[in-house]
Amino acid sequence: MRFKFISAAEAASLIKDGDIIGLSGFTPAGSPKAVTHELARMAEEKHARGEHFQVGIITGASTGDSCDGALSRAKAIKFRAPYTTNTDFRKAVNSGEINYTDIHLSQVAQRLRSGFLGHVSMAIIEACEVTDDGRVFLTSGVGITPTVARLADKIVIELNAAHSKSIIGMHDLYEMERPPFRRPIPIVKPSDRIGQPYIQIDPDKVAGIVETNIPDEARAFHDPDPITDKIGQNVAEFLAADLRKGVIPSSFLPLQSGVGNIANAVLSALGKDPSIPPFEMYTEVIQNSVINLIKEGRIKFGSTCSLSVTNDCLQDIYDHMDFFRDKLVLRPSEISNCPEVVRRLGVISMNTAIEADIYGNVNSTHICGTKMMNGIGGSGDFTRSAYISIFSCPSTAKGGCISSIVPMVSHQDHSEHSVNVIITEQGIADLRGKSPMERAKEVIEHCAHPDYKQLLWDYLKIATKGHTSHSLAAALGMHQVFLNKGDMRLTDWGDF
Ligand code: 0RQ
Repeated sequence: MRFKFISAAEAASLIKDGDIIGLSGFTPAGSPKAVTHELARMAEEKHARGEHFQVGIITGASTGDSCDGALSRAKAIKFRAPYTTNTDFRKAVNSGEINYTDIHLSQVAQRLRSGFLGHVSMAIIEACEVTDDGRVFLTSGVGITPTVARLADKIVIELNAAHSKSIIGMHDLYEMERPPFRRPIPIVKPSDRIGQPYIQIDPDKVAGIVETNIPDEARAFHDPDPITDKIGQNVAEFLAADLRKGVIPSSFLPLQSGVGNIANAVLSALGKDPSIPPFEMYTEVIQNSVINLIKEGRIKFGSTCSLSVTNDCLQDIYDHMDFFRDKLVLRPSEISNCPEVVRRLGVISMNTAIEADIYGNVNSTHICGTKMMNGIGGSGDFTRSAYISIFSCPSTAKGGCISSIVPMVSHQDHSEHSVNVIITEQGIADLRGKSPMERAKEVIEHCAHPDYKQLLWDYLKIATKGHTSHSLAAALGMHQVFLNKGDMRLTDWGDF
């Protein structure tokens, strides 16, 4: 082979203080794991010697603990974009240690190409195969890999034997041109292929190949519980009703589904509902429930940016590639999440909210308006352009002390103009075509937990009347009471 093999420590030593690093993968799937771990160790040694050492990290989405966790604990991250789910990273962001830029995932590659995010010094790319002429075959997640590989000064490849080469051929890799040379993205159905199964890199930029054998740092899911089961059933019931009315065509429309426990449970419930015909997915993450439904014939095809599944599930895919090969495609995030394609295909988006307000605005990212949870991820890419946009969440959090339905969201990621439907285990609020006051009645009546219904009705009584009635003094009162007394149920509107 023309490239030299180097250790992860040697690769890390090529990274200098202040460098910006671009990583392959999307969620822990397909993210490099060895070099970032060594980078964290190197940073700790430098810090112990009193040297300054911090880098910028740009990825497709979240990563695993060997990146966001290890580098946060080592205090080695100066700047990070666009999404993470790591607990130690979250603590460092919320204490002001890390500058975090939370970006719509479809826009990261474009912002990199346009220079908005600085210059990428090194791309670290996980691959299952690389050829002397610079063809790189990726693994379980794509993200921004084609773009960072092209823009970076140097490339390090983590050749990871934990991934089967049987995945070769599943990727469809395509990079958009910069305006004004951009052309329509020629995808008219989820299974359309428009690119190549590998990325072509400049072989002269390869600083070395690091051989690894490390599985994806996949997260396990909570088992569905009565609340998530009921949310899933309500989503299925809503879609089945729209199908009966002809609002959704009988052939159905492609679905997008977010990450996390709720999304996993919603898809399981949809798969079990016999009134929903077999469907396709145009989405950014495929979790375990989708793979099970493909095996059962309930999902016909999945277009995604990553296989964010548990390791046993990924091995199952690798072991049965003859079955899965024509049922899955892995795309870069600017294509998997492309609003142009989402609008054309009529994708039905299903994402999870932290909280929603009575008028249909949604907070996906901030706890009590200040503390970052994960980030907006791809939820905005899909919601704004969806044929029908759905947000679901349990009606309460933290043992009932927090209502997920509030008078005004404490941070807004998705506005009333984009959000069509809110679903909790209590029921379904269909907001389409309704005025703000009609929406408020729908949300309180159908989505709020019984412990909070009267409190929300009473809020409307104290609100100053208008197109969208509010009491500016009390709109965030339930949040303030939670912060002061630990339970939103103790809210007394007379105090505001
Ligand atoms: O806390 O972890 O301490 O138990 O938030 O909530 O109910 O387990 O739900 O795992 O589905 O995550 C919105 C965070 C939901 C996720 C969010 C607390 C709750 C729990 C997790 P614990 P659940 P999920 C495509 C789409 C934004 C990005 C996105 C997310 C924890 O779905 O990050 O949509 N979405 N991407 O107790 C205080 C509230 C709360 C609350 C929940 N109102 N107040 N805490 N919690 N509601 C994928 C990608 O982009 C890659």
